[in-house]
Amino acid sequence: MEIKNDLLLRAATGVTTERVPVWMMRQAGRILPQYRALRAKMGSFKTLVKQPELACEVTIQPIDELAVDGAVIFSDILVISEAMHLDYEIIGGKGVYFPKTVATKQDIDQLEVVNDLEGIAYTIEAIKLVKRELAGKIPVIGFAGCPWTLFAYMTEGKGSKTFSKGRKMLYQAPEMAHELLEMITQSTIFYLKEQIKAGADIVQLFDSHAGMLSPKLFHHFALPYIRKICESITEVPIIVFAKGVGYAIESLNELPCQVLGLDWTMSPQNVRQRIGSSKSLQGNLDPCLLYANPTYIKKATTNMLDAFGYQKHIANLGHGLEPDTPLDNIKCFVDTVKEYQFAVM
Ligand code: 1CP
Repeated sequence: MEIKNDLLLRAATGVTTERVPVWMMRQAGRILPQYRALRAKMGSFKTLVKQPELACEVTIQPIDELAVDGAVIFSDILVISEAMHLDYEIIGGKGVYFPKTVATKQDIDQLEVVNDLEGIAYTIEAIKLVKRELAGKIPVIGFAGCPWTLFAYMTEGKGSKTFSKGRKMLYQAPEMAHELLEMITQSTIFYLKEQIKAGADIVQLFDSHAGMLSPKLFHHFALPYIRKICESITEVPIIVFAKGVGYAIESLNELPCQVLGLDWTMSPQNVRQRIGSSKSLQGNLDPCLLYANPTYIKKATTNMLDAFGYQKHIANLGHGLEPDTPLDNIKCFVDTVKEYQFAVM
């Protein structure tokens, strides 16, 4: 299907755009009163995620409200862990909790590589519905967690400032760790291919906890699996967002992906100096900057656009929106990007 506003796909693949496209991580969800109302009515996050019609509705909400240039599917990176038979719960709409975690080889043997639709069908169905509803208006963004970040949740069983259970396993039982990482990788490749068949026009890989690893461990236990996924997904452009690993930007630049997502600690000019211009970049306003006043937000957003240089750039935040960000400030960010005029070279 032809896409009417394809700015996001053009920027991702290095084709000239007349303005910078914009979307935000966590644009679907708690920032919107519409979402909070729907969740209050339907009960829980998982109820919404598991009903394709509702997941579709939540995916479209920010498109109607904010007029962003991409629709990120309402789901979660933990869907794949559940599909591998390790369940998760969302406590109080905030924290993640796994009733069982992976600690031993026996635990790994209980898990299964995802190679059929059972366990992922609801998200695949939601993508089909979103695709139909958008009717080519803007691209649909699929996503998955990177193997290390999923491994971190599956071993820790909840959010953590250190994910030390997972890191401990990398040192104590590296072969076991590789086995689990490989299972997650194979499951993720299957999952992303199904997302693409259902209509995802571009996919993002989230390595939200990459920054927990030492450079050596990142290069040994995280990057090779990201590479495997990138090598297997050749159908659509890939955005790799690895948070907290700015030191490794040269290594990330070697990945067969089109876009690198930057967190807010990275300077766009510094990144361009180090990796040149072959890849597109995404990011990277500090999500907390959206608590500032609109004049400040406008100025900072304009500075960000200048720093990235207008082409091969997808405007976004340096990580997900904070749930209580004032909606007017979010709109100010999106509108500043969309109204910004620059001369096409
Ligand atoms: O708009 C969007 O971005 C689409 C929806 C989306 C995405 C892309 C959700 C909905 N989750 C995710 C990815 C995700 N989930 C990541 C990667 C991105 C990131 O780093 O933020 C991670 C780490 C998770 C894990 C997760 N799921 C957490 C964090 C746990 C922790 O403490 O480390 C939480 C709170 C969830 C639940 C969740 N997922 C999504 C929403 C809206 C919620 C909150 C539930 C609710 O309040 O309704």
